[in-house]
Amino acid sequence: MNPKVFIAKPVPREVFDYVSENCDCKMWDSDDDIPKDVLFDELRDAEGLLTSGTKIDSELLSHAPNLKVVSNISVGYNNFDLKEMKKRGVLGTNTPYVLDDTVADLIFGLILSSARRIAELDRYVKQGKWNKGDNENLFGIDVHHSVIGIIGMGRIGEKVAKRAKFGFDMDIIYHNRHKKTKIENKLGAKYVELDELLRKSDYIVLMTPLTKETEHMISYNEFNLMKKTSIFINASRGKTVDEAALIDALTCGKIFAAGLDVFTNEPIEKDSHLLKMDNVVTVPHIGSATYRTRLDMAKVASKNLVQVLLGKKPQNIVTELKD
Ligand code: 8YV
Repeated sequence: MNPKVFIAKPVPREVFDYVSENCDCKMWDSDDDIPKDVLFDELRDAEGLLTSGTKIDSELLSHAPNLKVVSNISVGYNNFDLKEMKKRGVLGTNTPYVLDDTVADLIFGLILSSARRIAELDRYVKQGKWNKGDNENLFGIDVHHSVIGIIGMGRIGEKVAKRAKFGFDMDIIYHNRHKKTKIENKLGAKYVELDELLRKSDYIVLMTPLTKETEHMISYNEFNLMKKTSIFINASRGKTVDEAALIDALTCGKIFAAGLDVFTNEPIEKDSHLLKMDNVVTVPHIGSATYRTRLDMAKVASKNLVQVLLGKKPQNIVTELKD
């Protein structure tokens, strides 16, 4: 009897076929989120769940008594209730490495778009406007030879630092739970305490995982330390920043602009003040959203899932659930 698997979001056909070779597989094939009651019904006898973002908590787990593994199609796994999963012997896996460069590219897209006001001035031209002469009110700020402060020097943070160094001649400072000597030697990055990073950076890139410790780690006090000419970039998770404090900082001119891929609530509220400000570039959590990368992520996630159900050790068990 093949293990039963449920795939809670659409995945490419080749990924579905791969899982089906080894498992009795069903898939939620709509772009709309699967209703909770439908998901719980499908999980009644499932041994594997392939998903991204689904809240894996005691409520879900109590409806999935046979579940052995949840495989995230994402590198972040803040949707996992790690304590509950560990208690019930449910493994959790993620997809590190395959998306690092793609997310780092997006981060520089946000940096450049915020600094040179590309989204705002695109709208400006499309409204039939044009700058007459040397119109200062269309000026942006330079990226090259500036200071980038990376909060969270993980795999993606390192890729951002590489782009900063070799692409834009930027000085790199970073703050992280642990010092990264190899990155310091390779890229000339310098470890600093958070307050120094906030005071000295022209571009502040927040790239930490969302945990109890990092939730709202950037709030009013932190924005008060930043340069008025600085730009805040968040491509981690929305809740690593206090969104009310961010809006206050932008509204009161404590920072120049922001580039955001993630939000406290996703989708972001349609009446959010963040959507009303020209100095805020917003994109809908597209950090890893390229054809090749999302396919690679789905392939890695499906392999993690199948490995567990075939009794093998998966490639990417999340740290807290490793033996
Ligand atoms: C995912 C992400 O694609 O990998 C992550 O942690 O945030 C994205 O790259 C997204 O979470 C899928 O919804």
